[in-house]
Amino acid sequence: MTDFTYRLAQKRQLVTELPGPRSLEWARRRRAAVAAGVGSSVPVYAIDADGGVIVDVDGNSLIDLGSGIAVTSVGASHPSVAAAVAEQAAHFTHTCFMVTPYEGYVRVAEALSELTPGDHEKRSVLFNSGAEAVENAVKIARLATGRSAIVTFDHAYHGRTNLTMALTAKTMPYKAHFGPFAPEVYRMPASYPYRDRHGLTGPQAAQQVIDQIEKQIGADAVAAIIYEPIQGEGGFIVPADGFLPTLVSWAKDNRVVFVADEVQTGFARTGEWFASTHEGIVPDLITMAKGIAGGMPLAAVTGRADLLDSVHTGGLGGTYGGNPVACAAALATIETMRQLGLPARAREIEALTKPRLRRLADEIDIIGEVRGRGAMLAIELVHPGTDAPDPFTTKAIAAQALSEGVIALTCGTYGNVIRLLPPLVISDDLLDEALGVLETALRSAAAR
Ligand code: PLZ
Repeated sequence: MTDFTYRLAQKRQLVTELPGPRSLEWARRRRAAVAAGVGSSVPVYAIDADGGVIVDVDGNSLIDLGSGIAVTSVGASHPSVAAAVAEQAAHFTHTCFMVTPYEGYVRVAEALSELTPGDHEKRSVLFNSGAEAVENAVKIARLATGRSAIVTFDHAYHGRTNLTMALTAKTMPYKAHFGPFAPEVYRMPASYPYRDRHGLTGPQAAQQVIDQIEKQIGADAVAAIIYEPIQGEGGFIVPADGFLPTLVSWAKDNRVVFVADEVQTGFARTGEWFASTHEGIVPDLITMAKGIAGGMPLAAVTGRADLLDSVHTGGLGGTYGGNPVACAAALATIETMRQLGLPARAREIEALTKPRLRRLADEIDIIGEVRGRGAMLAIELVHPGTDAPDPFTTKAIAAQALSEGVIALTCGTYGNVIRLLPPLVISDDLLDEALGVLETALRSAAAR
């Protein structure tokens, strides 16, 4: 990474127990005002954040290995993003692109055509959240194909709206008691190499899916297949080589729209601008959000011009979609990612982290697998000598890391995965320190 000046001291420093008294006071006020259905994995209240640190209301400085779930790749207050936001807000915060359009929206769409895989003619439409992007990718695929079935997968996560809950695999906490869900959604086996007892190659696993689609749905009823090129909430699952290319080529032969959900994997996170590139696939549609706008809410569907342009004028939109402040933030974020070379920085983070975690995995017997790409890395925890998921130990490790001032998130269908999603602008020293804390937590869990 090129030199980077931070506004806040890049250090881990605890001045109170966690949570401190001020955070506890906010927790009390929160209980009386905020719906109980919203959870928070970290019990401290943020007051500032920059680079690789989050500072809380008690003055504790924590190392951030979560980036607000893969969002603040350029940091949570990158000066060029902050300046772009302030500048745009000083002129206009909103006109509604469907009423009075503006340049920022068009510029973001131009940038997305350039950055996404494939050199075919593309179009984009902007939204506010990942779930909204996924919903719209499905709308576009259905209209363009005149078909209704959508193929999704085990371990998939696509959002919390009604249709995206239907696409999401895991019931607790995402779906339980929130149904009935949208119809015409079919779930197929994902490629999960660590847990694939048949040891299928990628193409074999894809063939199994294809057979099932043809037998259970019929290729000519399928509008779209949707897949996360690394399944995120499901456990940072990297599919076996050749799995996605086989599915994509079948989709192409059968005029099925292939949607890559790159909401979590996109924007330099995995060491490429988009994780589809690692798989050697060019999706028909890509959904994006999270890292796109340095923390401002923005999402997009980008893809084949013929698909997006098949929708009648007025068929896509929303009051806030492509908000001008969020677009300004996205343009500054993309420019920053280019200037700092953040795809390469994500690969550096992988090189600093993965071998170290793999060495640890050789030493202690609670790590089933270390996997991931770029700065989207994971440790899957199991009961020693088995592949039985150990969510309890996983939670304990994240809790210990937190008590030492390191924010590490968990994920996974079985809740047994520690995931590392540091801001890409984290310094080597801070990353090294955070990994040290995590290693100690893993070792002490293994010794219990
Ligand atoms: N698609 C691949 O990862 C969001 C969700 C956290 P929204 N993932 C984090 C939670 O518990 O709500 C996500 C994703 C993929 C879609 C989404 C949805 O994006 O911006 O949260 O709607």
